Amino acid sequence: MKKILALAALFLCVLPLAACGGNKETGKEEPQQELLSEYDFVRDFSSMQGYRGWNYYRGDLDGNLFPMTYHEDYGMYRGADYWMKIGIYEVVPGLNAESVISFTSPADTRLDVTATIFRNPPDGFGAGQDGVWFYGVLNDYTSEDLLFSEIVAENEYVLHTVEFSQDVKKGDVIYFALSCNGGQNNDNSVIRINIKTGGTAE
Ligand SMILES: [Ca+2]
Repeated sequence: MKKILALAALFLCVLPLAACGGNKETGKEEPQQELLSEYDFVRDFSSMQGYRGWNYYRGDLDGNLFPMTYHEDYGMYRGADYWMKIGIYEVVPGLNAESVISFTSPADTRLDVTATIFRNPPDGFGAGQDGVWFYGVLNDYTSEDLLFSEIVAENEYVLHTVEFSQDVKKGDVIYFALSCNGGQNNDNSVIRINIKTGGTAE
């Protein structure tokens, strides 16, 4: 009897393990995100949403996120209007819409995040305007519990650097949002995000 119970227990243990490697609907293997020692917005930038945990969204005033579309001609993601975009050379928010870069953790780990932003251009056409607001949240895009918050003024030619560490579970998402901070004119910004983990080197 004990032997039967032991076999049943073994079967129950093995069953979930066998099921977790594939998708029941398609029968295909699910891609598993390898835990690397470092993730970098520029190095990892891809036309494929989700590559190395990075996604590119448009966020609306109601807190909804919509995946942006990658445009081969421009080499960047485009948003709700002509100006709105996410690229490695430029990130521009929309009017009443935020450009949002997200990173999904591939494992339970600690993320050491360094994010920088500067205005491009810092002055000229945008003189006297309201600049941009760059901020971060964990998991809930609508959360008011901010990981960081930086206002970069229109004429400010200063590199803003944000550093923080965050313990995360696999699947936790950090959203890096760029808001027009009111007015949309001349909000072109350059953003860099680097995330170090306890993972293995590439
Ligand atoms: Ca603005």
